[in-house]
Amino acid sequence: MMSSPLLCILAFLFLSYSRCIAAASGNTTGGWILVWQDEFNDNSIDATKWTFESHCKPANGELQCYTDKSDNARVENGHLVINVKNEKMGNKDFTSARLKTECDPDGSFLRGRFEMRAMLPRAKHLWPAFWLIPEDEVYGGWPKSGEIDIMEYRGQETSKMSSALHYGSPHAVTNTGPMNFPGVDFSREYHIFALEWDEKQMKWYMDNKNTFTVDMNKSWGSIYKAKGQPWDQRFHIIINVAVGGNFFTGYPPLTAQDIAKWEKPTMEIDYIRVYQKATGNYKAPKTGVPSSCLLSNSAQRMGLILGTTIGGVVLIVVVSVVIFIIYRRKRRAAADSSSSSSSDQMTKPLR
Ligand SMILES: [Ca+2]
Repeated sequence: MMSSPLLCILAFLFLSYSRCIAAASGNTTGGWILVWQDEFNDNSIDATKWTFESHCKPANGELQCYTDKSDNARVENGHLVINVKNEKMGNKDFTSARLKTECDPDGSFLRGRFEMRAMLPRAKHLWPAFWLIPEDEVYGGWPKSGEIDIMEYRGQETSKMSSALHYGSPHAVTNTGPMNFPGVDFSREYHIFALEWDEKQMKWYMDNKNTFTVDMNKSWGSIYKAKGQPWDQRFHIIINVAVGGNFFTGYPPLTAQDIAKWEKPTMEIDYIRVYQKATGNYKAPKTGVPSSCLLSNSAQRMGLILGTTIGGVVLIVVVSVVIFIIYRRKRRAAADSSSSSSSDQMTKPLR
């Protein structure tokens, strides 16, 4: 048995080491291991992690088209900036961006700590969100397979935000409603929005203060066969800024005067990080990425076209070279055989 002073020294060293590791990983609570991150420190959006959803068919009665243009989403000074613009596209008056990790083979997660440090818009009827959507719709289409909203916010209420779960059939919601944070202005300061999700609970945090807790281990509706469903599957991350829509039901509609007064129609994201624990049930089979991922943004489309073109040219060159080599060999063989036959003739003794 070790003497107690030695135990004390070892315990002190172990605790200091643990704190050191936690501090180095930017983590505050025990046991979380960083498994995925984007610090947005490169010159451009990392296409291996993020896929743009570009379309003019928004849900929820929203007013924007989503694009993959740098006007709407770009990396700037170590941050991802999503910028809403008041410009015509299709039959919409606004453009914005919505990005997802669905096409990253490592970008979907069963449980974990999901964390975003961001500054939000200051503009009436803008609706930024940091949320999770099921990778595979194991329990059916939305909302049966679930939706986890880590942060939603209205651009005219800069000290409020909300969190929610959507699930079931008929559609059920468990949510906070707008939570007020006196003294906070989400549009002027960076704050950390986080969800910790394990088999027992989901716990939401704002700047590491617990704002909302939901028990997982219960029935979430008659369409599910076991407790904890649909929260037992992989989910991927979505970040976007929408304009208007039914998130603003009961609010006066957006006017041209409101748009003229928009102070900051942008969301700046410093980082997004995902942590899991070494122990605990964080395992789920990977099911690959959907084939739609290959054609989901113009950069990837260009890459595909370029790759196909280069591949085609290389194939034509290789086939041509092979045909040329075979042709030359045949010609050489024919020439050799004709010269040998003529030399045979020359050496043939006269009868
Ligand atoms: Ca950053």
